[in-house]
Amino acid sequence: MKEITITIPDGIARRLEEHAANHNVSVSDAVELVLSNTFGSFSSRPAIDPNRSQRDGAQNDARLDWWREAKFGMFIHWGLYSIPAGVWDGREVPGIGEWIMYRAEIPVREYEKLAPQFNPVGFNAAEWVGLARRAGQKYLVLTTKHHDGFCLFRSRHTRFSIVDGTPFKRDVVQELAEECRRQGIRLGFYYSQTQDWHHPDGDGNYWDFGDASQDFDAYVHDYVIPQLRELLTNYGPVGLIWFDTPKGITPEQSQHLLDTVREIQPDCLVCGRLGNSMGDYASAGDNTIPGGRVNLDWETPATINDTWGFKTNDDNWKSTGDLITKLVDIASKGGNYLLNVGPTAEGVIPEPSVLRLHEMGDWLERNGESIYGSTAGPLQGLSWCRTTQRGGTVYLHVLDWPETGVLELPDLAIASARLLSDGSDLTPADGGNRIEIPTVAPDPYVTVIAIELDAASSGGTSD
Ligand code: FHN
Repeated sequence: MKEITITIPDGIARRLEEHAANHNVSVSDAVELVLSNTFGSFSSRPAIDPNRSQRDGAQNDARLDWWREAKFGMFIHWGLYSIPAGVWDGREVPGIGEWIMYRAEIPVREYEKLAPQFNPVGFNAAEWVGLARRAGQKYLVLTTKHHDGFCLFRSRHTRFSIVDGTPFKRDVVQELAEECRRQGIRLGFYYSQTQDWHHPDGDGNYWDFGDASQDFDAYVHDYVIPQLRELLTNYGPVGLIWFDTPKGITPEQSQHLLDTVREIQPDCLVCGRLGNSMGDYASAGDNTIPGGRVNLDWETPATINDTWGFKTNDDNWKSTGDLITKLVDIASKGGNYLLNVGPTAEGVIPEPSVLRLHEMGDWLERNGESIYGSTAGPLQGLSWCRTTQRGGTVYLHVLDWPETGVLELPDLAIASARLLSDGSDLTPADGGNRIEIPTVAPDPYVTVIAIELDAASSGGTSD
């Protein structure tokens, strides 16, 4: 690592600090992230923390097949934090919205007062699941319990839940589970197994509980495991459990969680953030896309703006083009994209998210065969395109469309080519090393060309 000192305008420094707080990273990590997005990833840290990686043998596990086919899912961060929405005591609290309790060091007794105010009358399970469907997302992961400890399901082990603690009283997990079954979307449960700022023995709340009285093992055995049993018993088939921030969880504790899942629902997948490299699939860092192909089953969780939980003042929405490019980039490296929405305290998914998800759905309507069920493509490391593959078909996603009317592909021997946007055939030339293309990109976002390779003379690849 080389240390360099540069002078930057105050405004940019402020943006970097905000970005760091929003992503829960140091300012130097934020700078690295921004530079990586410009010049390609060069981070010294692996995009996938080994602790959050895939367990040995899982790559051959057929239980993951539906997830491998799915490629694109909806993450939902929703809870009491959507009421303050980033503002506490009239002060804007920097960072991601769902961390407001921690960042403002809000005492449990104060934070609990949000529950009687939580009455999300705009919540409509059919609309949320319908939006995921419309976006082309095949699974949905809901925060059943985030770090603040508030539960979106009925639990015999706490009254700090939407059912027992709020005027709304409805079990939204139940409603979403029924709706997912009806609309053919797999349902996954996010569950914060280590951090729980509401539980005296959970991890993280130093301002109320200090460290002295912590009995983390008792919290796992007497609270987390019984709640996990409820989630796996009361809502029908569960696609996956999305544990998060494993921190210091021991291998024995991770194993206990895993055994519980396997015992009750053997087909339910477990994400890599279970910790101790025991997950069924690997979890990349938040908003982190590896620099190249990763030979694991893996997923990037990501935000549409900067926050996960709703914040009134976060208008830093990524463009639809950017989101589609990220979907393509991730698929080209063999990963899944779990894209977040943060509904308001009324239970409404913000309009800018809805708009972008509709546009992504429209793009997938035209180009979905290049994403669903695909694996990493043969051409890697090129700035102007990404590739995916399905069977014998290579999908070329052109990020930077040339105006010359021709695409040079010396590493492929092309037998035939077709535009996914309208199904029209393109003409290969020069023994299959180039294709004639329109001078204007046919798709307003990423244009995809499906290529059948010449089996006899199929050339090498630039992997
Ligand atoms: O601390 C959480 C954060 O609030 C959010 O839930 C993300 C989603 O991946 N996970 C943790 C940070 O990595």
